[in-house]
Amino acid sequence: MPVHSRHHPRPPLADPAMSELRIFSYLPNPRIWKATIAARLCGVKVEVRGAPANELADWLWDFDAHPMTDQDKAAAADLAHGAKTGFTTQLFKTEEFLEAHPFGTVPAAFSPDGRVGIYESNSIMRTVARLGADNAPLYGDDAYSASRIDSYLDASLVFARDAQFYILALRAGSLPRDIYIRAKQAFESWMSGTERALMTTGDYIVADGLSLADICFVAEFALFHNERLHTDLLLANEFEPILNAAVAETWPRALDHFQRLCRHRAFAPDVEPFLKLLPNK
Ligand SMILES: N[C@@H](CCC(=O)N[C@@H](CS)C(=O)NCC(=O)O)C(=O)O
Repeated sequence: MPVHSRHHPRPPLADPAMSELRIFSYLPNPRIWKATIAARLCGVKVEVRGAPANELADWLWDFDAHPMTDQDKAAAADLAHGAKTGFTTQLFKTEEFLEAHPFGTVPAAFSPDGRVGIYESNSIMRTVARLGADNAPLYGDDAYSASRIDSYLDASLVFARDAQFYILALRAGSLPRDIYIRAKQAFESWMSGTERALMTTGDYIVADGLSLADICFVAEFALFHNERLHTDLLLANEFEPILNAAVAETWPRALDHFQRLCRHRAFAPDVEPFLKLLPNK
């Protein structure tokens, strides 16, 4: 399998009509559900490529992402980069990948010809909503409502960043106190804002219809359930799990919203199998 570089231009898509957006990621990744849930709601074709996180060190990170043999890896030694967030081994990223994705992260989305890279899962989801805008108004219907949705997505990214450090620390088996405290504060602030928004608007986070804000909320809240894989570590270090019984009492509307949307036909195919694999508490 050739490694694409400046000297080996990437081949055109075999069938450009196949998908309107390609996403490369470790799997499962609740952050890519933002795009796949939006795609179900507004009829956009999305292609997802990837593998479990521990296998992505053996993949070529490229528009044409694919698993590499040891021989491919030896030939691609010049593409090896030290990982920054969430990976511990070196990763093989092509020049084109880094041109399209200057922060070098996954999920990494591409336009069908591979020329436009879209990064940050909220923005990947926005792409889907824009592509399918005629089928479902997931991204507001004027400058004000779209920007109101952006407000929630930005606030969610602030939470998601602290949540990411927390889950990665738990996965690494060592949780510094400051990371726990930051994640707890970020969670409480994000849940309080979500609760307050639902109190004001009724059934959905923004105005009166299902929007990207609700999709983002479900994906980030579900991802935070990864905490449940590490309850023993938390308790051994005298940290109370952040997702505890008090969540339903403190933010009842937010929790109810999450549970209701988990059963929604566009959400269930992603969310239900993921939650089923996690311990209940
Ligand atoms: N906020 C970003 C998170 C992206 C991110 O940080 N991805 C990490 C994995 S969790 C990554 O790709 N790291 C690659 C590296 O460290 O080289 C999103 O929602 O898409």
